[in-house]
Order: sequence, then structure tokens, then C-alpha cells
Amino acid sequence: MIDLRSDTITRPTEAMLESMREASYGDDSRDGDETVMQLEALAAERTGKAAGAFMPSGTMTNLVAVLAHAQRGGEVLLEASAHILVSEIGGIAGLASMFHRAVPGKRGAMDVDALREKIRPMTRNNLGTALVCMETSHNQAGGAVLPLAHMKAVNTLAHEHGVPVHTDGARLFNAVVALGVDAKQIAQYTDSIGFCVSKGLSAPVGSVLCGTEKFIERARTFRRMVGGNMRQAGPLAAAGILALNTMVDRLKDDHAAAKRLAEGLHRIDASLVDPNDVETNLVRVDLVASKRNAAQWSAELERKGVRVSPASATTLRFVTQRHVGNTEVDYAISAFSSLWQKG
Ligand code: TLP
Repeated sequence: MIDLRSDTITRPTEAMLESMREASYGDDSRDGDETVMQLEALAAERTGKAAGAFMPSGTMTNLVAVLAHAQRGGEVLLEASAHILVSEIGGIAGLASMFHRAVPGKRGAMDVDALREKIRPMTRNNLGTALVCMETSHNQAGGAVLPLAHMKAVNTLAHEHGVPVHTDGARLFNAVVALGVDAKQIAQYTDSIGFCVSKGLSAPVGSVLCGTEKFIERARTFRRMVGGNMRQAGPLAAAGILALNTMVDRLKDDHAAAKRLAEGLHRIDASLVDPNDVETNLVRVDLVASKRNAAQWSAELERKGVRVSPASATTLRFVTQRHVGNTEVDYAISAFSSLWQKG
């Protein structure tokens, strides 16, 4: 089976398994665990923030960031297809009691004029903006990376209104590699940022939320509230440290594999995907010109040994990751080609 459903399926490396065996077993929520603290310090250093808090998932880093930044009831402004809105089960409303207003965007980047129109203070007649969120790389936008100038503009606008900014950087290091910058250069345009070590970086579990000391202290309280204290998380953090120290540079291979996949599919039919849109490791394939819908495509491809996820009724998502090389990509292209029929 060639698994192109997500980069979350990456298995830990041998070196990670070794470091997990040797990790400390302190209690993360009592006196602290040495390895967890090392990962948090490393994450803070990489993102240029003062502190970090290790959490079980990207979803939790986002939820905790919303809780820690915003007063209950305020409005969160974010791009209309943000992961926080479309894939986090409404936690922003159901658990954080925040209202949200979606801002239209292109390739994951909010229209800054539309954002300017929506951002507003609390008055007798409206709740006011409590938080602005960005996402890079952007999942629904096919792994598009927010340009730094865009992040700067959003950050400046929010701060002019006294509103804090959080960035969902679940795939921050894909953005880092695509832009050829340090994580700090991205994170300078956001008050807090969360990233996952569990995706293309190959650690089994975990995300780190980074921000100021004060914000992270507050975040730790909310992490406990939502059940995110992890006790003896040393082995997970040990894998996370190796993820940051050894697995970032190789993401360029995942990006090259995604490009190769997009080019192969584009050769089958130009309407399927524009390879120029592929900036990182996600490839969204538009099936509108085909006879089958996305669910049928994924079932047919599975029969040929290729797993992909339907991203909408007429869109498939292919994700490249460490276990997928040129051979697997070429096989996936030929499997797709053998099934291709125009509608
Ligand atoms: N995304 C997952 C799942 O939604 C399917 C994936 O396979 O892409 N922010 C972004 C931008 C994400 O893509 C994800 C995970 C998360 C947050 C949530 O991370 P986890 O899954 O660790 O809660």
C-alpha cells in the first residue's frame, strides 16, 4: 500500500526510538520533565519566542491558544477555510465559547481589506475582535505558504487594533523549507504559533505552542482544563527533539515528490492540478472533469494499492511524506492514469 492520505502516518526513525528508550520520566504536570522542558526550550528558540508548551495535538494547541489569548465571547477572525474552522469540530465555539467571523481568502491568505472591514472594537452593539488567526502552510489551500509580507500586514493591522494574533503552524517547517527562511522569520509576525512534530517531521505524537512567558503560563492552565497534561511525556518529547534537529531539511524531498506527482497528474489531464500551485507536500486534485466523484476515486485507487483522502466531493488530497519516494509517486501516477476517464 502506498499511503498518501497524510504525513501524520510517518513512523518514528530508529534514532527516535532509541532516544525514546533513553528519555526521562519526570511528571510533566508536577515538577516538570527534563526532556519535555528541553523540547519546549528548543521550540521557543526555533520560533524566536520566550517559551513553549508541549501538547498532545495540533488541535489542542489551537484551542488552548484561543482560550489563552481571548476573553470568552469575543470574535475570532480567520480565513474561511482555516483548519480551526473546518476540521476542529467547532471547539472554538463549543469549548472556547468564542464567536468566529470568516474572512474570504486566496490560497489561504485572508483578503486584508476584508479583514480591515471586519476587525472592530467591543461596543454596546457588538462583541469586538478578540483574536486574529492565520495558518501556514495552509491545509485546505493545498499546502500554500503565506507570504511573509502578508503575515506582516495581518499582524500590523491586528496590533493597530490591539488584537493579538495566533498562527496555526501545524506544518510550520514545510513553510520554513518552502520559503528558505528560519522559523523565527515567520513567527515574528504572530504573537503565538503552534507547530506539530507528528506530521512530516515523523515523531509519533505532539505539538508545541510558543509565545511569551506570560502567555505560555496561561496556556498551561488552559491545557490542564482541556485535559492536555501529559504526565510522563519524556519519550514523546525525545522524538520531538530529534524531529526538530534532524528532520526539517529533508522536507524538501517531500516537496519535490509532491511536485513530481503534480506534474505527472497534470500530464494526464491539465485540469487535475496546476503544478505551480504545489508549494509544499500537499497536492489537491480537482476531479470536476472526471466521471467519478472523490469517494469513488479513493475506493478505486485503494484497489490499486494507493491510499488518498477525499478532500471534498470533487477533490482528492495527496500528501507526500518520508515513506514515499519517486517509485511510489510514479506508481501512483500510473494507477491514476489507468483509471482516468473524462466525464
Ligand atoms: N490535519 C490533519 C487532519 O485534519 C486530517 C491532516 O491530515 O492534514 N492545523 C492544521 C493546518 C492541520 O492540518 C492539522 C491536522 C491540525 C491543525 C490538527 O493537528 P492534530 O491532528 O495533531 O490535532
